[in-house]
Amino acid sequence: MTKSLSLTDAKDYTISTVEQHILAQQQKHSPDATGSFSWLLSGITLATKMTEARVRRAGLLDICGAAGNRNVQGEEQQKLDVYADGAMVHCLGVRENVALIASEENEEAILFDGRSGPGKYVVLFDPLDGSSNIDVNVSVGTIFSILAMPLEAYPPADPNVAVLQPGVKQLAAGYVVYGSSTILVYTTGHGVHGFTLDPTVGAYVLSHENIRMPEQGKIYSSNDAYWDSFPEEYRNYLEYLRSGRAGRQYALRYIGSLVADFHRTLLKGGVFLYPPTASNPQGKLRLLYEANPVAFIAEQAGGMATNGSERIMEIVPRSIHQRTPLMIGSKAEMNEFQQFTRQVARA
Ligand code: AFP
Repeated sequence: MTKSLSLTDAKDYTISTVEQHILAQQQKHSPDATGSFSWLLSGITLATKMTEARVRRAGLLDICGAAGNRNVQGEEQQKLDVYADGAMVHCLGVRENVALIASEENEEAILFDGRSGPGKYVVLFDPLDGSSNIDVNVSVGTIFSILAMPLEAYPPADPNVAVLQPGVKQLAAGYVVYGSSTILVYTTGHGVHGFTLDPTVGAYVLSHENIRMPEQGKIYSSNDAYWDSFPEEYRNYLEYLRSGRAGRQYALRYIGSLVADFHRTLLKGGVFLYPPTASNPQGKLRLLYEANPVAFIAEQAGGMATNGSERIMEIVPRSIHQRTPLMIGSKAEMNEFQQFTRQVARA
């Protein structure tokens, strides 16, 4: 005898995971797709789940604090930086379609060799953004950007050169915030979608479909301690937001993890600024694996991102760990910001 499910029963089993969502997007927008791209993304989701498991037990395991070495940027590596990087390298390394990776924690790009054929994809990532916050239970995250491997000359004579592609070439980008819950946000150029990790089933479940950044917000986000060394036009713009002249009362929120500050900006609108400063005249954030992926997501959600004079995604990178100033947010705030910088350009 066959038993049919009632509608209520069926609802109980309805779940849309990130893997299902990616496959459905592929079928809709690239009907000839082989599933190879979905396989790559599942490597990233697995690595982030491994990292999230460690982050959640951070006070219990011996994984807080510094690892005792410095990364290529001269920054102190945290033990969790090292773990999160290893998880990504491992999960991507076992996927035949990944040709090259580059991360904040490794000086050079890594070419996966010993393959039967050339891999199709390049993956750039910051394995644990905001890691200096981990010991004080503040949100951290993982950011990634996916590009096509230029196959003309495979294997490339210099793997570093193959990763130097502007952000407009990104095939996909995303991030995970290990916050009060764990959320993964991604785009493949067809909108921005968010998935919350359901720890009871171990899956990222669709929770925020087709995210749109509000056209205008009420929050600005920048490290006020550097005020004196911000260029004058940035100070003028921030004064404008603070003074109420923008027509609304702004609040300041600054977490110090780009991934968390950006996630709030994506959902609530407003603007995040990391301008040039005296100690970081080229900005602090990394173009390839921090600014580009969040810029792609911001634009897909209706927002904008600039380095002060150029659209972030059009900057042609010269080195894999290149830094950039980053101003990113809602259309209204970004247009106003550009009026302040244009005044300087005209003077
Ligand atoms: P850490 O990974 O060393 O914590 O740096 C985080 C970060 O790169 C980025 O996530 C923040 O937006 C930015 O630095 C904060 O920098 P300041 O401490 O200079 O404000």
